[in-house]
Amino acid sequence: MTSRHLNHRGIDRRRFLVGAVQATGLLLLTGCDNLSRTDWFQGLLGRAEGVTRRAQRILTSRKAMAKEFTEADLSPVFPANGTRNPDNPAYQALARHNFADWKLEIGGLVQHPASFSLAELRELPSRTQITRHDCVEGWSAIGKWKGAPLSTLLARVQPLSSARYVVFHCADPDEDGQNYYESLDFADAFHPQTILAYELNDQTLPIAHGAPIRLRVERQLGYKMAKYVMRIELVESFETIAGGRGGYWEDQGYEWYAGI
Ligand SMILES: Nc1nc2c(c(=O)[nH]1)N[C@H]1C(S)=C(S)[C@@H](COP(=O)(O)O)O[C@H]1N2
Ligand SMILES: [Mo]
Repeated sequence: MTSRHLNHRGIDRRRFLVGAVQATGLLLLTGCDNLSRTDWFQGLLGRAEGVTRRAQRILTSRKAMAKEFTEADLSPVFPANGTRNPDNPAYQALARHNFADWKLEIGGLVQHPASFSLAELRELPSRTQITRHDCVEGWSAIGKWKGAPLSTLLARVQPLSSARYVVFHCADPDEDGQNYYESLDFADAFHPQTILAYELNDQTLPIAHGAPIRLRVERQLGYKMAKYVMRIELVESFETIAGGRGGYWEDQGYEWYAGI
């Protein structure tokens, strides 16, 4: 059994929500669901203006920035959680050469499929951010992340108009052979604080934290922050991928939208 299972085993939905609220001090918002229900209800009442204002507010809130901290706020230790070293021979071979042979593939519903080496990612304009990571297990840590904005890469590959989600395929399988994966909609994918991080606290990203790159999507909970990202796929729907719910933990009942 992997540590992934040991860590999250036994957390039922209610405890998960309580944990999330404790961890963040904020209520979870289920954005899309709220919007469609509000739309429907307001439409019924015939108050179209109210709908527009509410929709606007939700969309505006999706653009808000996560709080950023200072060096003085950095946690003395940033815990590693879930997989700490992928049980995958191909990954281990890449790690032995410091990921010099690793390439990030970006494909699916894009005009120009492309792949990027670690050196190429490091040459792109970078963003550095000091943010708080909130895990549903009830711990938080503040770390400094440096990486390439995902928006830069998406602009390179040119998503087709049918693309709606960005899926992150990871290197670590569980004991059933199911690899970790995650997905974002475009609001989060193009958010300025969404980066593919290759440094933590001014050091090369350690394997325990997702080397060579891990996703940071700062207004979401920890389980959205895919480590060991190998391939990015743009899709219209994630229903045909793995359990069909858009992520490894989502397939086991967690909320797909873990935004705060
Ligand atoms: N590939 C992969 N990504 C993952 C996980 C994992 O097990 N595998 N665990 C998730 C969870 S639950 C959390 S809290 C964070 C932990 O990141 P850290 O190890 O850098 O603290 O990674 C997330 N991304
Ligand atoms: Mo987590």
